[in-house]
Amino acid sequence: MKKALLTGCTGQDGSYLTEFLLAGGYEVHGIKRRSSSLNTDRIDHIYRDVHECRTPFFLHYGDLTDASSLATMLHDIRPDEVYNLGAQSHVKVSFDIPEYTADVVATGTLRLLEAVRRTGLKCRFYQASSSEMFGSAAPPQRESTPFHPRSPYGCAKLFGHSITVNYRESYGAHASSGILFNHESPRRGETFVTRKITRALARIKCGIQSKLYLGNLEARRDWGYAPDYVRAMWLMLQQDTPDDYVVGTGEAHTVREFVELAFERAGLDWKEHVVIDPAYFRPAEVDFLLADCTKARRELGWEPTVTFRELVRIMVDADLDQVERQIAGGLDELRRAAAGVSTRA
Ligand code: NAP
Ligand code: G4F
Repeated sequence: MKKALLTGCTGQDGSYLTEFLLAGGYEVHGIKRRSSSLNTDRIDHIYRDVHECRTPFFLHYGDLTDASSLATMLHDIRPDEVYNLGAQSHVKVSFDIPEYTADVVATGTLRLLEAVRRTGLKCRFYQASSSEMFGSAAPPQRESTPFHPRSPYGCAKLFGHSITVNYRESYGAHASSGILFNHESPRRGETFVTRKITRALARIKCGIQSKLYLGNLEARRDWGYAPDYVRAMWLMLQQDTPDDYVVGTGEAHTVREFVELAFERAGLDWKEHVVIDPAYFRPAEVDFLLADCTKARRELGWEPTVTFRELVRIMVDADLDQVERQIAGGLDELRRAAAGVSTRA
């Protein structure tokens, strides 16, 4: 049985990749950060199976800022494949905490690569690079497009990408870098624009919120569906030769278009609810990201399966469903409390 080690397993991509690898017969080891509150919502359903179905999934405390924890895990687990998905992944936040972002995203990648090298493992390595590295480069962006990052996050990702290439060239590491364009899902973090929109409109529809505060509606992104993208990560590590690949849909839309489609799906008029708030504008914006993923299609046989319109529908429906269930759960709780029965300890 192959073993995989993931950083960022509690995140959006980490949760889908864990499911994908387990379904493919892997033993999966995930690194999670110590947190004062629970941070395993996205993988709790998998963890429940560990006891009931003996699913080979193991969680370990660790951190990309802590080299010794990374070295210990690599030494003890001896994985066949390492996926480095851990990151302070929010672009706007990276302007507020640039040093921490660089520590986790840039130096963290170096720590992990160096731990692999020093352990002498012959494992394959995946680096979660980002289209943010292209920044202001003219679209469409492909592997040969010169990088011009526009945020501390983009700069840190560019270091992580470059050092991955460097370890491949210097030490012969089987290290590949996926330059992934934006990908979303119902598990997307609540402060990224797509999820912020779908979560807010579900709350608006159910009458528990009235306004949605947004920044730049004119930015264009190439948005795909996250489960498709974790398949691309795995495909990269199955190639004989490590390489870099751009992964995206080849179609770009503005934030405004996402808002319009999402509100239309929920049967609401977005103009009655959306308010532009300068607080959400960035010191430097990335205006237009559009992937040319010819190489990934040709060499990996990778194709996206979900269109932009379908993605919006999936996310809107999931958030509407979640808010409705929360409200129903709250009403049940109220009814039980009124009857003198409480589910809370
Ligand atoms: P995400 O949902 O924000 O997940 C990030 C993960 O990194 C979480 O598990 C988080 O843990 C973990 N993490 C944060 N700081 C860490 C640290 N110091 N040490 C170890 N782990 C840490 O991000 P995502 O959307 O799944 O993206 C996965 C990766 O792909 C990231 O590297 C991101 O930068 C990159 N990427 C994403 C996209 C996209 O559109 N989604 C596109 C290109 C590249 P907690 O759960 O405890 O916070
Ligand atoms: O959803 P976003 O925050 O994603 P962004 O900045 O494109 O970064 C995401 O994709 C990258 C790949 O290209 C990843 F590497 C990165 O980790 C992350 O997953 O913002 C998208 C666009 C931006 O132009 C932003 O200015 O939406 C615009 N926007 C407008 N109003 C907003 C808002 N973004 C956020 N987060 N919140 C707003 O209120």
